[in-house]
Amino acid sequence: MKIIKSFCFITAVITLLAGCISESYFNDLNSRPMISSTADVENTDTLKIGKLNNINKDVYFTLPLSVTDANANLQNLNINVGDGITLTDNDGKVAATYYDLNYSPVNAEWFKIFRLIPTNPGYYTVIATVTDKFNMQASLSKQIYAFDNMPPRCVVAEAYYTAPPNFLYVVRIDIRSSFDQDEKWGGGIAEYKAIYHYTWDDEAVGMASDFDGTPGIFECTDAPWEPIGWVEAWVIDNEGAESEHIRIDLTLKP
Ligand SMILES: [Ca+2]
Ligand SMILES: [Ca+2]
Repeated sequence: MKIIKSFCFITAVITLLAGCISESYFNDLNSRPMISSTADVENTDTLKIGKLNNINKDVYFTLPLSVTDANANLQNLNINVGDGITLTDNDGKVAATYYDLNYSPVNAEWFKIFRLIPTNPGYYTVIATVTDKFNMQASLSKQIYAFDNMPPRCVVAEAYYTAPPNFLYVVRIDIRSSFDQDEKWGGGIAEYKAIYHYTWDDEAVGMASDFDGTPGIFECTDAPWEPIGWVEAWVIDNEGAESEHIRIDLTLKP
């Protein structure tokens, strides 16, 4: 019995030592592969795909992938794109997500430009993993955000009423500083809107827009009675989305 126990102990020690030696030996001989992506376009992690679920296939993320292995033993590349996104070649044709790299000279370095085409708005994570012949791996994770439209923001630069020379007050607001959050993707302000709510009987009256021919400036020249009401202002972008409606309390301009 004692002999059997000793034998088991010795076997365990040998196995452990062999494991350490082989891992060390293995690391000396083999180096981990490397993977990288060079961003070649601005804001490559955010994309406007439009309201119609990306019918325009020219709208995509660019994903260049470069893999290398110092000792030329690349085995494969696997790209996990998840649901809701299509991986294509740089010409737009559907691409494989798995690549066998185990042949010369590809086993030393490999490069390819992909496109990522989301079909719906949302956040996506794409993970590319390269593996070498000794199962050493390197991964690259890319997080991207696709949106259909961002609403505009209404900004009030000026809001006041003037003391009347007669019984007519003048209420004026300036919301020309309003902007669309996705201007750099083709968004823009299509309409400036304002309503003057006066306090006499809580009635609302429209305000003359495009005062002086300038969109974004409103004036109500016949604000009746007490002009100490308030103005409701908002803007609409070129895709029909409205900003929040802002309540503007008026102050008397000296
Ligand atoms: Ca290697
Ligand atoms: Ca917009």
